[in-house]
Amino acid sequence: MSGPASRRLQVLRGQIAPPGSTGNAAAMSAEPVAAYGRPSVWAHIPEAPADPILGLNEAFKADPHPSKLNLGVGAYRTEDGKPLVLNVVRKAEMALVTDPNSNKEYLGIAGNAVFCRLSRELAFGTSCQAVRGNRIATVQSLSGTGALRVGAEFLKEHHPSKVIYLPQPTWGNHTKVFKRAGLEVRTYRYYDSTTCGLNFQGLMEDLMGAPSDSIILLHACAHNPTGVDPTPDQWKQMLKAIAGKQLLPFFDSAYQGFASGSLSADAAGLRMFADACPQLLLAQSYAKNMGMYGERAGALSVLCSSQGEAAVVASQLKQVIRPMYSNPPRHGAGIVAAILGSPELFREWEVELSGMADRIKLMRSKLHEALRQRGTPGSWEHILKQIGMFSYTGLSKRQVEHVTKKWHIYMTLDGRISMAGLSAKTCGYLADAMDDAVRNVPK
Ligand code: PLA
Repeated sequence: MSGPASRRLQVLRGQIAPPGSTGNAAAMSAEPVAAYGRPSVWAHIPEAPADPILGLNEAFKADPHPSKLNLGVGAYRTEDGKPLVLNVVRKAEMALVTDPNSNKEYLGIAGNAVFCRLSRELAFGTSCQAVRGNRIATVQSLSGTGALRVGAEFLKEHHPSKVIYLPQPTWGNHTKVFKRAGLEVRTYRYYDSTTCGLNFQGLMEDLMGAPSDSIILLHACAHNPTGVDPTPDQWKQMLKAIAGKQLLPFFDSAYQGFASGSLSADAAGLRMFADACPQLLLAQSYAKNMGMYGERAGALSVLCSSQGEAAVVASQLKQVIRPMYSNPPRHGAGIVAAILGSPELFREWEVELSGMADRIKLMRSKLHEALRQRGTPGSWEHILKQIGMFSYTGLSKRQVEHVTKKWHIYMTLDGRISMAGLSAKTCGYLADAMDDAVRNVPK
């Protein structure tokens, strides 16, 4: 190729500057923007508020105070306050990057098939009838959030009801994910602030009152933000109500292994439903239980009535994914598949996972003890009883604002703290701040 065509290609590839430009960035941006003779088309756009959870990271980073503490986002930290990469993840990653047969080709639209199968088995268990009967369609997703969004888009298009019920309260992003996908969001009662426990009666009444076919979002374990989960008996009654009214359960499993330290115990509610419901959805995330936050490794599973139906559903999930992001990233899923697929690495993971869960439990007793020592007014038993990554302290918005302003401790305005962000050293500091807020700032 020569002449104008070759020049055009070179321009496209950035090898030479386009005609009329001098080839340097300053000269290219020198033309004034007012060329259209009217204000920018973006001029009317209002600035959006910072994200109530992830926005805290920015505020924390900008704070120069030496004792500052970030208990906002649910990200595990070591006793030294450092992010943790699990040994088993490092090991699997090293093997992956040094494997001469590995490549950087596109994955299929549904992602890494081995990863999908192992994820399904991890959540539902290998003895699950739907797993054995190949009745579950699974696609790799951009972590838990991506799974929720792809599931929501699928439901919007193919489910008879566009109404989804979320627990009140729930992870703030749930509402946004489902609304953006075009579903109608309603809530069911979940938390009772007087007992700091489950409002089981309210929950059951709301489930029974939901129109049949409605979608019901359930946190598989370690409910975020409350740390309050149903008991096995309550799960059973919820299943009865949900199946009786022909509602569609959509499980969000972002913390398998983090609540109790046991992968199977934390999946018990989901597995009970999978044995009894003809259809359900599951969003899975490896952000927390493998500490792979930024790798965006997750999966969406849709449980179907037959193997044929699962194949059809899988084909439609691909229709959702292809125009959204085409296909998912290889790296994180490759690491997860290596760990789940090797009995030896799997055992190592279980040990490291229960180590993280144990440290969180220890922080609960340390914080509780520190508040008790200070005689902080109120009962703090709920800090011990709640499970998972968070504690829902009961601090009001005003008290949280005080704690952040005076003590430089960052937490969400609903009073949620990430227990995983605490250490033996910082429990006392947090207890001082909470004590001060409870005594001096009216709710
Ligand atoms: N579902 C629930 C219940 C969650 O708490 C989170 C993360 C997700 C899904 C999504 O996780 P993923 O997309 O990273 O897999 N919640 C965090 C982080 C830990 C966040 O808000 O994004 C939180 O601090 O609540």
